[in-house]
Amino acid sequence: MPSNPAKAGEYGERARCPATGATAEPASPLATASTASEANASDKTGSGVPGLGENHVGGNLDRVRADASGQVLTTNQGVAIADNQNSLKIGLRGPTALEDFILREKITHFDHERIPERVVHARGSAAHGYFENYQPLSQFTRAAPFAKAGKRTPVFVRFSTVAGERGSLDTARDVRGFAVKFYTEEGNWDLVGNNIPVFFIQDAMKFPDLVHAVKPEPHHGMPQAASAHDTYWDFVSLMPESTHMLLWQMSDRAIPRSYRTMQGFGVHTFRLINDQGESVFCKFHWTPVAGTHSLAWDEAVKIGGADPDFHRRDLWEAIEAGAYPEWELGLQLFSEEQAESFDFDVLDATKIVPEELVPVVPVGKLVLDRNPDNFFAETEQVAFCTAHIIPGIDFSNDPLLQGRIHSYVDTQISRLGGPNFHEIPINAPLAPVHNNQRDGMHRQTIARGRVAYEPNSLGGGCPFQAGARGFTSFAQPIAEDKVRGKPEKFADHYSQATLFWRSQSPAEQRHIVNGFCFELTRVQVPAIRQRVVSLLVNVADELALAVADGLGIAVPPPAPKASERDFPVPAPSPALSLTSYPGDGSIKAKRVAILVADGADAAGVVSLYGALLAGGAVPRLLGLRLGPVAAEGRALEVEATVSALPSVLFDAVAVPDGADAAQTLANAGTVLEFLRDQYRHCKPILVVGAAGALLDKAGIPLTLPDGAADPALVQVAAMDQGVAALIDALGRPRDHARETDPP
Ligand code: HDD
Repeated sequence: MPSNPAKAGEYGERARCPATGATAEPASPLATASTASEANASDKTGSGVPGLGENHVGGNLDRVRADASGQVLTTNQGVAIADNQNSLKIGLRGPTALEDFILREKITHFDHERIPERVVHARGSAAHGYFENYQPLSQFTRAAPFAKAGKRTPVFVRFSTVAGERGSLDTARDVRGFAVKFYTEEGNWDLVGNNIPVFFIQDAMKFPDLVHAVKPEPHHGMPQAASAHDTYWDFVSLMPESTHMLLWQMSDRAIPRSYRTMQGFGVHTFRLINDQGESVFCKFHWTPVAGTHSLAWDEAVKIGGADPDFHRRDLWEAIEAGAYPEWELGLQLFSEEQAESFDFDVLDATKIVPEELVPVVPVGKLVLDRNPDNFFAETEQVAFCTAHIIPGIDFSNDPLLQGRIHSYVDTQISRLGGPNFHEIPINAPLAPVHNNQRDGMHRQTIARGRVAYEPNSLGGGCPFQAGARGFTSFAQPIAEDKVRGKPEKFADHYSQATLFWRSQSPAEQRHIVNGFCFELTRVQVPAIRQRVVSLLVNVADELALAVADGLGIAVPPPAPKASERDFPVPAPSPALSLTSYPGDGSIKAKRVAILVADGADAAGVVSLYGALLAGGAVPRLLGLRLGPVAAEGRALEVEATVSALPSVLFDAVAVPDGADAAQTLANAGTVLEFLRDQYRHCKPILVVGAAGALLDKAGIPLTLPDGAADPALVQVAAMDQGVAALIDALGRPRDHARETDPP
């Protein structure tokens, strides 16, 4: 039972174990050694991938993994602890002795076990996986992940909201972070993006202002994880460059169904560089294989109460169940000359490069297949930095990106306690690290020898410069004045906002209007609302009119434009609508509620349950109380009640046949509300036989508002007629044709 095998070797066999005594392996009230290790191991078996001690990241985490199964409790110095219940006292009723080093160590460590949360993106969830390259991209880049067909590079990916604190809810209306750390053999590359391809501001100089405006207002610390307040809208209404981003933020993009069903974007224009030193501009796009799916706002709000960890749980459970989330990486590649010809500036992060101008070429896929072992050690301590790039990739002069290069490294120094955060296992590269940087807080590396400078002769000149093998910045010729200012095309604040608006489906446009109305209704100062609408007048008359109408104000005059120049609005771009990404029709990890009560058709339930499981979905039997319900000669076990797991936590609902069961369910207000929410959130509903009566009782119309058949409402006489239709509807995006107001 070596307590620390690495150390024990230095002192011989006797030092390997704490002295064993009668109480070294206590008889359980807790698990025995073998059951404890099983419990630990089973925690991971769902991932289907490495168990404890195995790691995609090629071993740099193995070194520090700890597993207490079968081990004796010790102090941090490895001293076995005899009694973990009682402090050391002078007499049983006397004071505690200052010498109780065991108590003091335990309390001291506890007192310091929190670190500052991220200044933005504090709330997040992460997973391990890999990036698999389709074809060599050596024509464009020498970056290691793109070198060979089929090459896999380990990754760690963290998703996040922006504004909320570490314990805030997942489903806030917010941008989502999409940060990918590639552990390449040429060093770590962090692609720190968002689920929206544009940003609020053009210059890093404004980032602290933006964040101060959106975070809880400093005098009273409200609101949490919400942009619907005065300081945020005050700021953005005075920053017309944010208009394009505001439309994205008010759209369904800001309330994704899950991390697995949202796009990701590198946002900025980057450079790729090949072996010959030639460069192309590049934009990075992640597209989810499962399609892009969002929540309804009403649903997002209710989920916030029912399960604040909704996205974290979804990601964790999908991976545990083997439904590994996947995205395809696409690149938009364009030359400097092409960039010159665009009506917008590719260095302006408030602009996209429309896919009609430069197509997105798929180059590889991202698969997340393993949950972290420890949230703090991995998800919390991971440090993404835009400065982490590798040979073959380079920055552009985008002034937002330029500021980020500094900010991320800088913030980790206070967040993670010093300049050695790169040594924290989750941040440590797979590539070897050799340099003359030394010391600092929490230094782990034991650098040998007396040489910590370069050039040197005493160390044989090592470590030596890599020359052409190493990172080389693109040699861009620049002959310019040193100025504070912006290039001319940055003054176009509206043409792409109009493009985005015109590219949305009618339902998406409705949701954007609702988003603005909700947020601005929360704003207290009328002049701020007015100013926002004056920005929208420059985007689209009907948008400004609808929002003004919702706010009960007249449409104000347009906000003055920063440039007299007429910036053309391109033809609508289908790629900007979420409807363009329906997904692969899979029902994997989708949650289906099957409502049962005494008298439910057991055979029907069993066949539906089996079919859903076979497709990878997650069926749950819900009822009015826990425990068995009698269902035609067999007992069905209710797993949760409709109040504990309300409708918003499910992607579809099915009510099996059975007259008594239907009667019981129809008499329960919670069940009717459950069905109404499924309906108003445009989710599939299957009712079989007698259960059809519930639709009427819940006031659910059988056809769409325009009289057409509702494809997501499946009413059948027998279960076997409805299973395939439910599964089909579950695999499709929600059809918003059902939306009525009020529902
Ligand atoms: Fe940032 C975190 C994404 C602009 C400064 N940012 C952070 C994270 C993401 C982004 C995904 C969380 C990473 C994680 O999971 O740990 N940020 C973006 C994108 C931007 C952007 C896509 C614009 C295109 N950010 C931006 C600017 C600055 C920062 C302009 C500063 C000048 N961002 C930070 C930060 C954070 C951060 C303060 C907080 C925690 C951290 O870095 O590690 O440095």
